[in-house]
Amino acid sequence: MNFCTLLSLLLGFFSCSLFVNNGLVAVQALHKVYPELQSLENNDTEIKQLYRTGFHFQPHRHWMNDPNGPFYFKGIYHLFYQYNPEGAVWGNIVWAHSVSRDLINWKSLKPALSPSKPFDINGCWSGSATVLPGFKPVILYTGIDSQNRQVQNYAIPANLSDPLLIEWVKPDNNPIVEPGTEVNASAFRDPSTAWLSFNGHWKTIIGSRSEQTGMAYLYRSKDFLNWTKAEQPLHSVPNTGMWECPDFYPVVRFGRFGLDASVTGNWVKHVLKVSLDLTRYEYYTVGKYYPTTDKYVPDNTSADGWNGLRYDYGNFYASKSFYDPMRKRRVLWGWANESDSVQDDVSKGWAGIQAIPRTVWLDPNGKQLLQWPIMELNRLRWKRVMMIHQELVKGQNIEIKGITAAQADVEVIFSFSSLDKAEAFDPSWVDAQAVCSQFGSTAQGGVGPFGLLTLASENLEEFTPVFFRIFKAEQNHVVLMCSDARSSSLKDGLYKPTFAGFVDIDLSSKKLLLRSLIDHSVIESFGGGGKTCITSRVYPTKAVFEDAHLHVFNNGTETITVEYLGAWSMRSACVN
Ligand SMILES: *[C@@H]1O[C@H](CO)[C@@H](O)[C@H](O)[C@H]1NC(C)=O
Ligand SMILES: *[C@@H]1O[C@H](CO)[C@@H](O)[C@H](O)[C@H]1NC(C)=O
Ligand SMILES: *[C@@H]1O[C@H](CO)[C@@H](O)[C@H](O)[C@H]1NC(C)=O
Ligand SMILES: *[C@@H]1O[C@H](CO)[C@@H](O)[C@H](O)[C@H]1NC(C)=O
Ligand SMILES: *[C@@H]1O[C@H](CO)[C@@H](O)[C@H](O)[C@H]1NC(C)=O
Ligand SMILES: *[C@@H]1O[C@H](CO)[C@@H](O)[C@H](O)[C@H]1NC(C)=O
Ligand SMILES: *[C@H]1O[C@@H](CO)[C@H](O)[C@@H](O)[C@@H]1NC(C)=O
Repeated sequence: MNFCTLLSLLLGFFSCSLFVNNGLVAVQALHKVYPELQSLENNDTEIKQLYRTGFHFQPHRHWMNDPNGPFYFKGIYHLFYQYNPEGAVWGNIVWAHSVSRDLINWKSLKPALSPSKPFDINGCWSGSATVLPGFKPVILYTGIDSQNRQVQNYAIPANLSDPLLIEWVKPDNNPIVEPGTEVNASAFRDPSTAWLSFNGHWKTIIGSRSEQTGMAYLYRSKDFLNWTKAEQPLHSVPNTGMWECPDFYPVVRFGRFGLDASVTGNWVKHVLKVSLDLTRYEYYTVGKYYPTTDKYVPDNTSADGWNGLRYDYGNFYASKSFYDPMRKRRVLWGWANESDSVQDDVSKGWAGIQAIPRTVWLDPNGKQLLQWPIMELNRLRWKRVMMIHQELVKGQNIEIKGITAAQADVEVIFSFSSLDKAEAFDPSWVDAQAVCSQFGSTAQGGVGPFGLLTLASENLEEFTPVFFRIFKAEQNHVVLMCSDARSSSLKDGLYKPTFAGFVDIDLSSKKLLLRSLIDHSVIESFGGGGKTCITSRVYPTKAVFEDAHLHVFNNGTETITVEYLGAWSMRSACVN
């Protein structure tokens, strides 16, 4: 009996087959249309799927983008996602639907929403779920109507007694929100989870733009059906372009537990995240929400624009969080698109994965969020190897043997005895990615670069380094974290960025933590205990399956000690 069969017995309704890991790869901007590729079936079942992931969420085949409407209902987690049922490029978009008991193993159901009515005949685009009092889930989503306008619709379960909520109904009184004359009907989408005000009014926000000002329009309703636009948007920022997938939620000032979207009070702060269509990355601010006036004001510690904080400095977009009442936490989903070509996607027959769901909470410093893979992931950990108190002198590179390095979870605590050798930081270096391109893993330094070489081929023709480098600025030290795809593959025609972010961390303990989840074509890294996260998509040609290797390295003058390293082979999850 394989693991998945066993699991399906344990979980009751799950029946899943274990497919071989596989793949060739690809990507493009959302909403770009490839008429001739819309419904290309990949007939070649023999293609060796080098790049298919073992424990990330992805459909059995074809195109996936945004995660939609995640929620928890009576013991089951629901995830919907933007899906092309007919091919590996964007198009024919429906809301595909999967269910899980642990957010890791998933069973795919039939699509919940497909274009069929005048109010969504040209597309069922992204949206959110809200669980109304009395355990009544409602989906709000953007329909592309018969005049190609973006309108907001709702859908409800056909049968609340069905534990899986398989059937969804789109009532005929849709759409419930139309752009009207003031709002640009081509830039009006992605309604958020609604929250309930002290006065019994529901509120939701919808992404938009006016000229180049990105904004989140606010709508109010007493009954969830009749929505009225507030005079002022909840928030707007000039020169940020179209805001997609706005997400707005409270976080406790101190502690890890999550809150339902409707909670307000002096003991909470709020987070507003938007996805910038122009650059295809997201940023968030931490701030204060005034429920009586419906204004949101970011704290002065949060940059509010292009240089804002990001959940993830790599391939991570259209993210959406939800409150999990079962485990009292806020869980974040995000789409990690491909970095290969459209042709690669067509040949491998699929495109798009979801990053591992993350628990998010406010850093005790109040200035940023912390993120960590949900604890359920640890159940896939299998064989472990450890390294304790290992010194790494300049240029040293040690292989971590004995695990499946192409499908692994690695946690490391690095330490150093002094920061005296840290190189000077130039205050003009505001763009972490540019600094990382300049100082890659091979550019020897003072304190660092040190970190992991993931998905490395035997002779290091291919490797993706995930590493830190510490600089000395006027007042403090600056920690740079990089996930550098430049040497990740010998294959041409791939997007190989040097993703990077700064880590706002207190170094007085002289320690730095790194965790990386490695899964064939994705590396998700969490620096400083979840302060800075970077997801890279990579497509090695040699460092595949058992030919992939993992190393720990130091290329700085200061000796680095691996205080602890735990690396696990990861089992495959049962995914769709
Ligand atoms: C798949 O294979 C079948 C049978 O060989 C063929 O009829 C069909 O056209 C193929 N589909 C595509 C999209 O190539
Ligand atoms: C609703 O679901 C329950 C549980 O699956 C089932 O017994 C019942 O027949 C369903 N009702 C309808 C109208 O389909
Ligand atoms: C409306 O939005 C679309 C899509 O973002 C854009 O192309 C168009 O210029 C906008 N129209 C106006 C009047 O701003
Ligand atoms: C919808 O709500 C608005 C504002 O509360 C109200 O003026 C209007 O009469 C309502 N429309 C309907 C059809 O109930
Ligand atoms: C930021 O806001 C806090 C109060 O919230 C205030 O004490 C502080 O002076 C402000 N800092 C700046 C630079 O404006
Ligand atoms: C360390 O730097 C040297 C010299 O630039 C380089 O040859 C080597 O590959 C680097 N080591 C790693 C692990 O990047
Ligand atoms: C993911 O793919 C890369 C490479 O094609 C693009 O540069 C990104 O813009 C794209 N990201 C999104 C969110 O579409």
